[in-house]
Amino acid sequence: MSVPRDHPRYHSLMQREKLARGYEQGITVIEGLIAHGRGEAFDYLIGEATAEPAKRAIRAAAATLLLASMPVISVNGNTAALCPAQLVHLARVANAKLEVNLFYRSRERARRIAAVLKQAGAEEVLGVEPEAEIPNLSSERRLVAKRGIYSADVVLLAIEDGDRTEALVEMGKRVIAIDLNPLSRTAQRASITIVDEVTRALPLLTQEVEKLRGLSKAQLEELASFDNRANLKAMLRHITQRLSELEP
Ligand code: PTJ
Repeated sequence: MSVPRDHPRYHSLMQREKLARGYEQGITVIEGLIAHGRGEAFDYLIGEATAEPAKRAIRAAAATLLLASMPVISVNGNTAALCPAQLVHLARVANAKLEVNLFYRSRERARRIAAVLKQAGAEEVLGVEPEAEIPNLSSERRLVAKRGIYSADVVLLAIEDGDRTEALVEMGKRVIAIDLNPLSRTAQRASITIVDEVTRALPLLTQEVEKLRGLSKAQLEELASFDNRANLKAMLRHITQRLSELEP
C-alpha cells in the first residue's frame, strides 16, 4: 500500500484504496467509485464523525433488528470492498442473513462478493442465484432470494439508489438505510436512516444490538418507534450549524 500511516487523511485514503482494489478485483463497479466520492463530500459536511441524530437512528435500528423475525443485510459492491468483516459480524450478532444484491448485476460479480463475505467468516450468503423478484422494480436489484430479502421483515442496506428502497417499503418491509446523503431518495424513503459513513456506523450498530439484547419486547418497541423525517431534519440542522460555525 502506498498510503503512509502518518498521513493526516490516512483513513480516507485507505477507504479509496480498498475501493480501487475492489474495482481491480471485479467486486466494485466503477460507478461505485463515483458514489463514494459523493459520500465523501457529505462526510465533510457532517464532520467525519457520527452525529447525534445518527446515534439515535442507530439505537432505533438496533431495536428494530432485535425485534425482527427475519432480518437480512443487503450487500453491494461498495460495502463488500469496504467492510466485509463488519457486515459478517453484524449478521452474526443480529442473527441476520447476508444477501448479495447488485444494481450492476452479473453472476460472476455476485459470486465474487459472496466469496469475499465467506472469506470474512460468513457461513451462508444468499443472492448469487436469485429465484424471486421485487414487484414494481425494473432494475437488476429486483432479483432477490426467496428465503432472503423477498421474505424478510427488516432489510438493512447501505450506499444504495432510491428505487429499491421505495419498492421494499411498498412490500411492507422495514428498511434501515446507511447513507451519508440525508437528501437522497433512499434516506427519505427508508424507515430508519442512519446518516453516517458505513464503516463508522456498522460497528456502532453491532455494539448497540449487543447492548440492547436484554431488553423486553415492550422496551425494544419503544426504542424502535422512530420519526425518520424529524431525524433527517435534525441531521440537516447539524450540517447547517457546522457550516455556519465554519464560515470565515
Ligand atoms: O455494487 P452495485 O452494482 O450494486 O452498485 C452500487 C452503486 C454504489 C454504484 C449504486 O448503489 C449507486 O449508484 O448508488 P448511488 O445512487 O450513487 O447512491 C449512493 C449513496 O450512498 C449516496 O447518497 C452517497 O452519498 C452514499 N454513500 C457513498 N459512500 C458512502 C455512502 N454512505 C455511507 N457510507 C459511505 N462510505
